[in-house]
Amino acid sequence: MRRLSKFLLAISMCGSSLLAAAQCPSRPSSGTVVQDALSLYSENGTLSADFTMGYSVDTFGYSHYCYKYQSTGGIVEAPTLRLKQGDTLLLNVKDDIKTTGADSMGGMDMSPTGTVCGDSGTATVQSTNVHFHGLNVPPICHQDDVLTTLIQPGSPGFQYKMQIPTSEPPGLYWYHPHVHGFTEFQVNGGAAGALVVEGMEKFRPEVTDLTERVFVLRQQYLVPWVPGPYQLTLNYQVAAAPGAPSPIIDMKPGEKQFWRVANATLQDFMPLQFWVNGVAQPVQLIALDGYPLAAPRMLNTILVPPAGRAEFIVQAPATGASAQFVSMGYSTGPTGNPDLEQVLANVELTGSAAASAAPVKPAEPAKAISADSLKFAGLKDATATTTRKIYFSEEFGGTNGPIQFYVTVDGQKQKVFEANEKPVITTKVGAVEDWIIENRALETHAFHIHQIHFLMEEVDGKPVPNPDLRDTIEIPYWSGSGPYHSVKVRMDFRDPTIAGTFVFHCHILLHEDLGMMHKILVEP
Ligand SMILES: [Cu+2]
Repeated sequence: MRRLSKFLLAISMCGSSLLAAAQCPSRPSSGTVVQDALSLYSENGTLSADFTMGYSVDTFGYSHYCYKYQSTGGIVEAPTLRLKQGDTLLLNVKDDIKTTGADSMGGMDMSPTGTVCGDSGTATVQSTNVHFHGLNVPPICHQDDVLTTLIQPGSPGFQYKMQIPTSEPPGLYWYHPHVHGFTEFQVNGGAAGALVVEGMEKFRPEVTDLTERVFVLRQQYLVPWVPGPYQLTLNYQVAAAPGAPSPIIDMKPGEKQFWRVANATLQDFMPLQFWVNGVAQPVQLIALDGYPLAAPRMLNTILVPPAGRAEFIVQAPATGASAQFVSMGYSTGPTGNPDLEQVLANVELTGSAAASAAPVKPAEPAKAISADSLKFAGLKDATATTTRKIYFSEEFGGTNGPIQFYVTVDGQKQKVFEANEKPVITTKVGAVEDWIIENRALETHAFHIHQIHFLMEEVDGKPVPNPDLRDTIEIPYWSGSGPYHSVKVRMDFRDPTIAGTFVFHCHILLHEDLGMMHKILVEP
């Protein structure tokens, strides 16, 4: 549910003055051929890039936040970062968010005291930082720390420097801002991009030589803090059929393509389908959340929660047929928002391949490398050292706004996240834990934990047929009677490089911003 909190109300009162110079690049028109973002590749083991976070309001009134990159062809938005296992990412981020009136609404007391990483000061709607969603890297300053890292406008900038682990699963990850209280605004405005750890073809040779596409699905509200209609976008092109022409994906008749799709929406649970003549076709699922599947899987529908990723092979029909990429409707429960069916793109059958599509490089060996060399291998057979229960809940009519969103360790008091809170869970490097995550709210939530993937074990107490490794998973709503829905997952804290304090939260970004998040400490 989207409801105004005191904080959001404060911002909405000065929302009309949130105007700025046109700082973000213009986005593609409706009904045009979808282009992939510019890809930046590592060279000699390093990918170095400079991003500037900008802000502007488009001619339709939508707020845009943007990761700007100066390419040889001009300024582009949110390039795809492509690295190999073991490569170093050097990302310099400068904050150039200029909003008139944002200062007058005041900063929010959400920034932690004590350790400061980057710039000091109070977190405001103009502050930013970067989270590397899914990467199994350290939660420390200059790497994937979101708790103490602030980049403030006008400062010289901040450098992220991290090594992609040599055992990092190859696949699709993504980056986005994660300043507590302001994540929704910036991601809503489009500040999100793809990150690919190369090498999928070594683990899933099915994708070898296929044309590869990277599709980032985003969502935008006209005014992000006011409930109302929203638009989905596909690589920044609005998908609002029948109100506007659909984006166009070019394929050759009969061509197989490898689609890597990130759900970078604020809140949309997306049951993705590929239709031919209006009928959902089986697609070959290759990877979820950046982790290659143990075996490919044929599916008519792939449910991708907000922040999840799905990588799959689709086949275009023969000449004369029509094909569409569709997100089906999804019920998020009595207090949730309906996620509506939406055509994301029409497939245009054309003799020439899409110019922007980069070919997947051929695999060196013809057969798949065993996933035993990847992080979290063998987790299924490990012995759990602890079992915990965590639950999502909502409370109406509280003191901090009309609705409160909680994620709680069973047995502890329900409370919203505070920047200076103590971790609600403390564990140690080496621990393997089973977590039962339950939803006691009348609304579906999306569980995400930073720094690690987790192994799916059970849904509603029954073993899952496919124990996939995930970093984000939907927990369906409670209907109001009967048992709560739950998932049981296995958390792997064996890797000493992820020691430190990080967070788990709901990835419906408004819920996260309103405190449906807590800290976990993994002691070295
Ligand atoms: Cu939620």
